[in-house]
Amino acid sequence: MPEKERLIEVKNPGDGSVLAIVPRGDKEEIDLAVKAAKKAFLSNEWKTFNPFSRGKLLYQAAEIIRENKEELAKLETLDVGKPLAQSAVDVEIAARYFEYYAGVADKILGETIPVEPGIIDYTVREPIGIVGHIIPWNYPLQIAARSIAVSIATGNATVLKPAEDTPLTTLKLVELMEPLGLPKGILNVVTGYGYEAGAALSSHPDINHITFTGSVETGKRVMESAAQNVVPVTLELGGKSPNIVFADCHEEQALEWVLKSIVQNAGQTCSAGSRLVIEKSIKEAFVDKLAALMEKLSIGPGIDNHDLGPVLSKKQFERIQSFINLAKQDGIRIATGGERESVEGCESGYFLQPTILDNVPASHHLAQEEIFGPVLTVTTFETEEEAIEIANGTPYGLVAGVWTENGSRAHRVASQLQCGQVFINHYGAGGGIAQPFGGYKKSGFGREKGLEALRNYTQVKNVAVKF
Ligand code: TXE
Repeated sequence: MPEKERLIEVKNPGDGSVLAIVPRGDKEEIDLAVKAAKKAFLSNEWKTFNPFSRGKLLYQAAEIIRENKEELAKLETLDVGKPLAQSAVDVEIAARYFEYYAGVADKILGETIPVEPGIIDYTVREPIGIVGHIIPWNYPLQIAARSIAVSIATGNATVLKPAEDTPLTTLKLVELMEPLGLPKGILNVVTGYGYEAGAALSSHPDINHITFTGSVETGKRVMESAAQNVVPVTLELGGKSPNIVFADCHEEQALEWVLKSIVQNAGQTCSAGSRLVIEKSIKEAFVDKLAALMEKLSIGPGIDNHDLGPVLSKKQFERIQSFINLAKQDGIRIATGGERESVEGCESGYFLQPTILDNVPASHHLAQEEIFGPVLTVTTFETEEEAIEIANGTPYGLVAGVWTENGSRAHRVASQLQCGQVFINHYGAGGGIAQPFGGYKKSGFGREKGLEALRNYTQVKNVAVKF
């Protein structure tokens, strides 16, 4: 292949300019990275790198991230488009993942099992081996950090494949970690397209686990290729998460978080609160207030720290627009937004107005499919049962918010929701690092974050001793 074609231009979604040019790795580079990872994983140097030292190294990584927080935040904003303040939060969360798993590294415990007299039976949690991580473009730094940190804490070797659109902070993070003294080959990155480098990674016979975050369609492909090698996968896929708002909610707080959960990162968040499922009696007033709040948001380049930055790319922009066009075509009321925002000096930027699609029937395509933009659908209910049915009535099951001042109802509803995480009277409480995160139904399986993630990165060995 000619040299020119083996490169990828990384673009700024705010103005379309080229930010960087990175290698277009494919099967060959993936193979080299997996070989390096395998050699490092089996080396004595890594085997004797004790858990305490792994933890210490992860603490140092957190420190280095904080020392470079301005640069990392700026890179993330230029690459993804999100407001600088949101990138700064991402950087802090990345540092926190390293701290969290630093503390875990020497506490990965086995058990003793009372089987019968004369036998001691115990388990050890061993690293799973070579872990492949396929990272999406919406939270590249956070997602790379959470998978690198847990992978090192548990003693694995890692090969990362960042999204082709947004590889910059992953590359920077790995570069920053280089002086920390990880054995060569324990942490590897290959930049490249999904259909080349990503596919090569997920089908590589020497990979022992795949962690994938992305779309359902690609997730299925990753699972299929991993199945050929009988390799387990953790899939964190899309969502169509509801905020279920009852008439007895604390209105001001509900408004604040319904808004935040759909405009953060311009709605390009797997856990975005993209459906407002609201009690009919308060719907009109609530939607009016929400629309007024949305209209006050500033839209512009992330680097100038507006409330809303551009969406990632032409492809994403057109995808979101096609959903809005469908709403127009089907006569759905657009309570606010629905248009491209023209931003002076950034005519090539992918800016979209935050949008509310009102009175969307629960079964409509718009209320069923992930739009992945700042677009909220509104559906009403009259009873608690109906609210639960609507909330559960999509193929996804990632997150839900429940808004009510009635404590019994809040827990009753939470217990019936088919999703991996429920927030009551908040959306995102707890910061996310220590809380298991993942989906029911088509939102995937396996859990990232917290102690639950250790299951993906370790395998259990049982040893029985007769004495
Ligand atoms: O995702 P892909 P895309 C959803 C969201 C978005 C849609 C499309 O709805 O609009 O997906 O986005 C790599 N084998 N989410 O096309 O394709 C790819 O290089 C192995 C939700 O960007 O899933 C990138 O690194 N890997 C989501 C990663 O997969 C492959 C975040 C994600 O890309 C591959 C992102 C292949 N054949 C999108 N093809 C979330 N859950 O947060 C691509 N990739």
